Amino acid sequence: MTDPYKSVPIRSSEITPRHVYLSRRDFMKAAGLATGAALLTACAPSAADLPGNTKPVPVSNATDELGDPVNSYGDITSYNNYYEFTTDKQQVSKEARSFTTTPWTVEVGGLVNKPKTFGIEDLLKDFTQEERIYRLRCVEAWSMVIPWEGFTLASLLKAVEPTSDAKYVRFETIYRPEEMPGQKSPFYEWPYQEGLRLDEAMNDLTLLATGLYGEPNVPQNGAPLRLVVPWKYGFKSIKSIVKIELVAEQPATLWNDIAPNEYGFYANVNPDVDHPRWSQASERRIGELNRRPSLLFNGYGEQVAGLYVDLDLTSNY
Ligand SMILES: Nc1nc2c(c(=O)[nH]1)N[C@H]1C(S)=C(S)[C@@H](COP(=O)(O)O)O[C@H]1N2
Ligand SMILES: [Mo]
Repeated sequence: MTDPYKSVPIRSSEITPRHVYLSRRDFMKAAGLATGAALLTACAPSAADLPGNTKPVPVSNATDELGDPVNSYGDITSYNNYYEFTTDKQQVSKEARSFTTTPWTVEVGGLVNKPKTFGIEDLLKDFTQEERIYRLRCVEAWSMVIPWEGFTLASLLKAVEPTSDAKYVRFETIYRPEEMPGQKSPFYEWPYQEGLRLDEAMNDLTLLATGLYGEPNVPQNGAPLRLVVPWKYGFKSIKSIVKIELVAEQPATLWNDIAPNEYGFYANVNPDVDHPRWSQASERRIGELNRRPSLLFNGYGEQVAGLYVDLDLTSNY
């Protein structure tokens, strides 16, 4: 058996399997202590507080490879960016609650030898699921640490066999305005679309996430399937994907179309390149009081700096 964490900067000792989250929760319950939900930042309603949600909230004391603790399940599922629902981060979970995620298919095609439309069940069954703790850094200068489950985008792309003409990967979110009120806004060009260079897409860090904290993805986090590219600003990590296309030219992206001077195609986390309206030098980790310095490539430089040796990171922001 091959080690799934071989080229990932996370030691398997730092991966907390589901039973550990659950046993810690059970421990806290047994000890009569407050559960994670009660420890949340005062302003953020937790998923458990939402009417109709009686599921216990998993708790973890896992950390990422820099020693940063993972954010609570409540924070991760109640402070979100998902413009198809609302631009209010604390209302996304509520607006997205009745979003339908079954049945779900993902069409993978374009410049490939074996185009295929996958049912979400096939993706869960046929591709090796792993857990990886990643930092997510939003371009709005907040960040979280999230224990994702999913499989590498590389494993899916290899299965469809990209041709030698394929140079980029284009992703598309579902278009369903009857369930996604934000898609009625004429200000954005729906559906949400994103893109990666093929070598970025094939990098072992690039994950298609199917869940977090041992639970299947909830709508606000991009259920059932969303991209996670941990060295780039959060907007690259497109949610609720229905289409993946191998293409020859650099694809258009929603944010780059709206404001090319603010949102580049690369969007690598870079403390030295400011957003035109604010600094990118520091960030606010959700749940912490003091800002912390931001890291080049969000701290994943060892794994990805080699992709950009020929690229000027200031003009290619
Ligand atoms: N389809 C879609 N995907 C999206 C977004 C969005 O508005 N629509 N927001 C992006 C942004 S800006 C961020 S920071 C992350 C947030 O992911 P999270 O809510 O799971 O933390 O999702 C990204 N993916
Ligand atoms: Mo973001």
